[in-house]
Order: sequence, then structure tokens, then C-alpha cells
Amino acid sequence: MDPNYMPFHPNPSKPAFKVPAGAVDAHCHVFGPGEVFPYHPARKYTPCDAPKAKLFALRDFLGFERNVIVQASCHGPDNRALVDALVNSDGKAKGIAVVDPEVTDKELSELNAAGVKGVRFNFLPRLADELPHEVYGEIVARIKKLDWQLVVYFEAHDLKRLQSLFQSFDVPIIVDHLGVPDVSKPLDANPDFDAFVNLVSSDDRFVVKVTCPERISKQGPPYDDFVPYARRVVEAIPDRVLWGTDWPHPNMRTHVPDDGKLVDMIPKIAVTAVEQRKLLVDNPMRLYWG
Ligand code: 0GY
Repeated sequence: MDPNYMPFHPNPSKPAFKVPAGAVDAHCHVFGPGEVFPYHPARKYTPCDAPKAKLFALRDFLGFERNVIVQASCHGPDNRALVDALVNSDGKAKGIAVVDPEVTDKELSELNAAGVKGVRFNFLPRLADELPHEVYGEIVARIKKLDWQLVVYFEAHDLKRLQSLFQSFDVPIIVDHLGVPDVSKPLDANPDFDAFVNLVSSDDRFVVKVTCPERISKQGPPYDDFVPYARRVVEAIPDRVLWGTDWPHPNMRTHVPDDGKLVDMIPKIAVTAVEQRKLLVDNPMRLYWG
């Protein structure tokens, strides 16, 4: 592991909030173990090993029933650790892969059979190199045939540049981490976030993950500056939001979150039982197990 990054919380607390039956942690990762599933040679960071058994134990401890495991950049387009977790999950995990433009139809259909439901495009320069935009369009045309979805990871300042690319895609578009807004601004004085909320409210291709307070918050725990931003999106599009732990929280330098405390934030973000059920059960089940 990179020495300046922190491993995941060794001993998370038991959440006080009981998630509804059938809840899905819709954004988490598996890393390695590196001896079995080596990290990608062109990766931009080396994580701590976060193997499937640890993820499944955390799922049970927090009260969740299912996971959506997202391929992170440290494994590049080598989805072997992801597939290994999916096929050993007793049907309780689906996946989002990363693929090369040269991926074959046979490889795509093997990923599909293992439980992959989409691909991720990562637009953060610190994590991945951007491809020519026409290449993204070619990949989307191929995944559409499998009824897959797209997950996009970008930061708020980049939305203007990327919006027309996203709008050219004819598949569900799942936005990671609220589109990474600058939460140091008051909610009512953040035009970039207004533009984001307007976009996702007016176009039902978009689904938003209200995830990652540990990365987005400028204040740190208990991440109060993140809450109104996540709340606004849940209020705007309650049928198109997802929640996840982001375990094992790669690339954290100053602190690692207590996953139990992250679960305890859910009632601040999704206030009513109806909103909580949509966020944690109905929306992810429709998108990933439907
Ligand atoms: C995340 C966030 C991060 C890492 C990755 O692909 C990745 O390596 O997604 C990050 O460093 O922001 O989604 O967990």
C-alpha cells in the first residue's frame, strides 16, 4: 500500500440505524489480495488489500443483504478480482467493470454471466487517463446491447465539459459521489451544483449515488457539510438515488471513516421510511437485480 494512504477502519461501530430488509450497499470495492489478483502495472496508487471475505463480513455486520462492487482504477481493466467476488457471493453481489476499447464480445459476455451490469468511465486525472470521446461512445454502443448501464466518476468543475458527452449516451448513467460538489459553498450559492441538480432532475437517464462524505466533506467527521447536498438530491429524484459505503475508502490520507457511522448518516439524507426504502432497496434492486 502507498505509505501516505490509510487502510480501512479496523473496527467499525455497529450502526444505530437499522437499514430496511433487503438493503443494498451500491458502491464498494474489492482490492486484491495483490498476491492472487495483482494490481495493474499502470495504476496511479496501490491500495491496501481489501478481499471479498472482508467485504461480505462488513455487509453482514452493517445489516445489508447485497453489494454492488465497482471496479476501481488500481485494477485497471483487469476485472479478475471483481469477477471472483461476484461468482462467490451467492448471488448477493453485482458488479461494474472497467473495460479496454479492445475488449472482445466474448469477454463482455463472460463478465455479463458473472453478474456485471455495467462499465465505469473515470474522469479524474489523479486516477485514470481520459480516452478520446468517440471511444466512450463506441463502448456505450456495445454495452447497450447487454442492457448494461454506465457509471461515471467526475468532479463538479468538469460537468460543463462532459455534459454533452453524457447526453449522447443512450443507457442509464449512474453518477458517482453526487458529482463531487464543492460543499464548502453554501447550498444556495453553488451554481455548479444547481446545474447538476437541474440536469439530473430533467433527464431520467441519470441516477445519482449520494455517497462518499468522507471524500467530499471539507469539515471531516461527522460530515455535516455533506448532508444538505445529499439531501437535496434525494428530495429532487427519490426514485433515482443510490447509497453505498465506498468501502474500503481508497486514497484517504487524513482519516478513514467508521462505516457504522456512515450508515448512521442515512436518516439525515433520506428522512422518511419511504425515502429510505427507495434509496436502499427499491432503486438498487430495480437497477441491478431487475
Ligand atoms: C471511489 C473513489 C476513488 C477511487 C476510485 O477508481 C478508483 O480508483 O474510484 C477515489 O480515490 O476517489 O470511488 O471509491
